[in-house]
Amino acid sequence: MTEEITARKKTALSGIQPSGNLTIGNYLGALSNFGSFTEEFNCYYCVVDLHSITVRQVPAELRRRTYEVLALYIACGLDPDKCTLFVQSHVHEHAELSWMLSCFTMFGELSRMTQFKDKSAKHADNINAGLFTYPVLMAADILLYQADAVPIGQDQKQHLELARDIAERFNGVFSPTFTVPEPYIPKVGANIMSLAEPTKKMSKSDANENAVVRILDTRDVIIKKFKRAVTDSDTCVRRAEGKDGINNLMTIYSCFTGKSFDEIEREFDGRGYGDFKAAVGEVCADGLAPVQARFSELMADKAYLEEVMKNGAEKASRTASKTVAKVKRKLGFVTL
Ligand code: ATP
Ligand code: LTN
Repeated sequence: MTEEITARKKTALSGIQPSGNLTIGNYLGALSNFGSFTEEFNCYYCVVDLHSITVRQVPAELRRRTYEVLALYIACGLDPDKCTLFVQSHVHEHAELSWMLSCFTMFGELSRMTQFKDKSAKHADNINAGLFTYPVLMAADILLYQADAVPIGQDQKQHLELARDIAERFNGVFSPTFTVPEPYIPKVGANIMSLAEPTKKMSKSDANENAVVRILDTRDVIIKKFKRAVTDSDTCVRRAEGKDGINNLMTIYSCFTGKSFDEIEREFDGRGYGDFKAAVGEVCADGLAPVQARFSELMADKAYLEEVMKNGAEKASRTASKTVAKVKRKLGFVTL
């Protein structure tokens, strides 16, 4: 009976790269929403280490961050007994399906990806083939598990659309093989901007530490970073076109308090930016404190994290291997 119910549940999947210390952009745009899927969906959340090597990583740091991202998943409320938490490189089918799907992805499609254009500009000395084919690996992550829903931030919408196109193309050439996934992008918080350049997305690999607030920053650092946030020469706290800095701070405040923009405008009516920035820092630090406390406990128990990784990889492999077998059969590969 329970198995029957599980079998009929829809599937959600998402991933985060261990390419830097996670920011409140990752938290508000993605991570903090993952938990809302666990009751209704069969959830798979992976640490996408294969994706992160498209940019040079220091091996020891990559290893440490892989544990950290997994610990953050759990610290944000994801229960390893209720969802599958795993590391992408532990399930070899991701790389395998990625190759097969790359033969159903057009050069022109990949050339249009804005993340590829941005990252090639940023890493002009290392425009490797992996950076170019990155969205195919992401499509493989999603299609391997027949995911129905993919919780992501706004910046990943284009990649998700490509994953849908690849799935539809494959299904059209052969017969229905893959579930065509739907993006889940939060209404507020899907596009948290840099505190230093509020027209640019906040990114965990930003070289300017003042541009990003990290989930694991201390209370003092969080408050200091918000105090330094770039705003405009106006003084009144209200949302308006061109007030990118204030719009961004209001979004962050809204995410942590649940208050609407109108409520925030009323709350800060007649008060200046200084007061508002201090308040944003406080609610952000308060919101992150429980996550930070749980994270420290988890990081002290590597053996537990490894057990979660191992169980997760086993569970994920069971589903992934079925999809790969199906794809190979459809393609005409000899199976023994
Ligand atoms: P990198 O700087 O290494 O490219 P990143 O900070 O963009 O990393 P990812 O690991 O690529 O982070 O993204 C993980 C998830 O966080 C994705 O769903 C992505 O859409 C979301 N995300 C990343 N940055 C933001 C942001 N500034 N606002 C909202 N969501 C974000
Ligand atoms: N490409 C994403 C990370 C990512 C992902 C995924 C997200 C890799 N595989 C599968 C959702 C589903 C990024 O750069 N943020």
